[in-house]
Amino acid sequence: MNTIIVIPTYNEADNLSALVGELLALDLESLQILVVDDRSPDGTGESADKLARRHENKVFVLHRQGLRGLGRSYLDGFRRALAMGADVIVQMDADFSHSPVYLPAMVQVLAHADVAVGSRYVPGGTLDEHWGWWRRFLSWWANAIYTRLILGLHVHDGTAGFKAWTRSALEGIDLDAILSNGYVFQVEMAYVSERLGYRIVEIPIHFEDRRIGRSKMSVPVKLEAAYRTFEIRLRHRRLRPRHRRKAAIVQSEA
Ligand SMILES: Nc1nc2c(ncn2[C@@H]2O[C@H](COP(=O)(O)OP(=O)(O)O)[C@@H](O)[C@H]2O)c(=O)[nH]1
Ligand SMILES: [Mg+2]
Repeated sequence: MNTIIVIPTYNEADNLSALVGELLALDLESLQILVVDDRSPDGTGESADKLARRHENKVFVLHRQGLRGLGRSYLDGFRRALAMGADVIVQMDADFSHSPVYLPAMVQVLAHADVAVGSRYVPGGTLDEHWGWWRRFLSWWANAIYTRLILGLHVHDGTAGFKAWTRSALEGIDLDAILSNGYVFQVEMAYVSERLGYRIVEIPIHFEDRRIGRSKMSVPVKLEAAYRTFEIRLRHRRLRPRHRRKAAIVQSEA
């Protein structure tokens, strides 16, 4: 089984090689890593190229051009991973907030699920103890109140960016119809997955704040999350399991 881990990066030069080292050390059968870099000014793209040369056929780099963004990076990365023949597609941050130690369990769960979510808000899941009450409150409110009320999400961590998808789950989603670009991208993908009737299993994780580098969470990204949530509902609320896309269509476009 071919697992491809998609890692979007923007100024993660000081995190990337350590993360790649930890991932490659995992006991996971035929694992590959696809770094999706948005022309980071700190040289992340070059350091990813170096890693790709050192770990041939293990590490790959997609250098994005044009408008940058987490959502666009993931969509490009997912399409590439599918074209590379992935059976399982993992998405995770580059800053160690998503620890590689959870990966084997997340991949294993896909034997009886469509999507695995590394979740902070199920029993056993925890947040960095350094998070202040305001940040905790915002994250809880976005999850427990905002997305639940507007979208009716069932998943407990709707903003989670740590996920593993089966190939058929990702192929079943019309990626061209996903419009979010900031972290609300995670919410849109969770909503579409629930509308399509995917079986989603949450695995508790400890979410540790980044030790190195800076967060790219910005005011525009937060504003996008606020207004997009309604748009996401309007756009996708009619989706049903019968609207899952057939694999062949996706492959011919990839
Ligand atoms: N390719 C790409 N990656 C991004 C962009 N913004 C953030 N990232 C990556 O997405 C992940 C999460 O971003 P981060 O700044 O840690 O967000 P936070 O954890 O919410 O503070 C990290 O791996 C970032 O490098 C972007 O515009 N393009
Ligand atoms: Mg982070």
